[in-house]
Amino acid sequence: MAGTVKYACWHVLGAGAIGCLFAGALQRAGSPTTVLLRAGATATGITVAVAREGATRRVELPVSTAIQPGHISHLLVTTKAQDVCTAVMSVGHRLDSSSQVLLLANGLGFAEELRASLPSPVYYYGTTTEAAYRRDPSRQNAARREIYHAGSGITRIGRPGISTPPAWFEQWARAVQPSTWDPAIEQSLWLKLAINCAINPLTALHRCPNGDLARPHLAPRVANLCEEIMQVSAAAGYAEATANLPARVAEVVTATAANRSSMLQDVLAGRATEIDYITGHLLRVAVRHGIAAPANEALYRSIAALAH
Ligand code: KPL
Repeated sequence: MAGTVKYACWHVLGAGAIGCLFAGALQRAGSPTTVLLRAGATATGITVAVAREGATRRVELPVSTAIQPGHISHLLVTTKAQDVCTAVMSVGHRLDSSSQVLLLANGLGFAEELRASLPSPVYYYGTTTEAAYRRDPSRQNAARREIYHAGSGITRIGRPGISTPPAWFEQWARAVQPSTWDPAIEQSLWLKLAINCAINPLTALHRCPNGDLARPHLAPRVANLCEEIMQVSAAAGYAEATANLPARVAEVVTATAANRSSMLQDVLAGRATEIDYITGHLLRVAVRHGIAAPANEALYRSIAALAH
């Protein structure tokens, strides 16, 4: 007789498009998954409707608020970079040294802040190229999320220095396809940061779709940014990851030509941007290594000024 499969129970912080997409996938694949909403939320459950190529799949997910008690064994964090620390700290009383926390936010730098405040959980890091966005524009109904799954991508997960995936990864990879265990996750996260530094702030500043970065008025600026990013990367030990940065950026610009970058979407919606954890992180590393990055610095200042 086949043994009973024990599924990992996931809690998800960050009920945006990627959080809902992955929460729905985990729940459908058999992992009991709960969405954590901020204190004061009154919904008792949410319906996630994921549309893809004309078909819509609905999944019901239970919700709970961070302040409720109960141990969290597996936590997926898909908030904005600047919210990671506060969000995870809000469930700090529910985490211990057996808790597995997967950080899947854009940018870098938040994990160090978090580990300093909350060292006990086991942290994993991820990056995804799945493309999804919420298309319930008014966002009036807190109990319903309409997600459009705009493009398939790959989800890379790892933990620096660990080549063998943890027990939960097999179930995860069956739910969130394709996912891969990445023994060089630091390199992958840095490459993603480098690509985001070259694309996101410039599109946010010029309020243009990603494809416009290939046009003659912006292409030289992208090339200049890439040059500086590669110098900082080399000094920080990521020369290999960014060896072909201009070509990688060009690929992403072409593949996502019609899309608005996440930073442009934040600017247009009047939300805080992730600039401190994208270009801001690059600049902190540049300072540490005594490297000048004036084009990136100017861009950082322009985007940071939008918030005021
Ligand atoms: O990751 C992205 C983002 O918008 O944050 C890119 C790759 C630039 C796609 O738009």
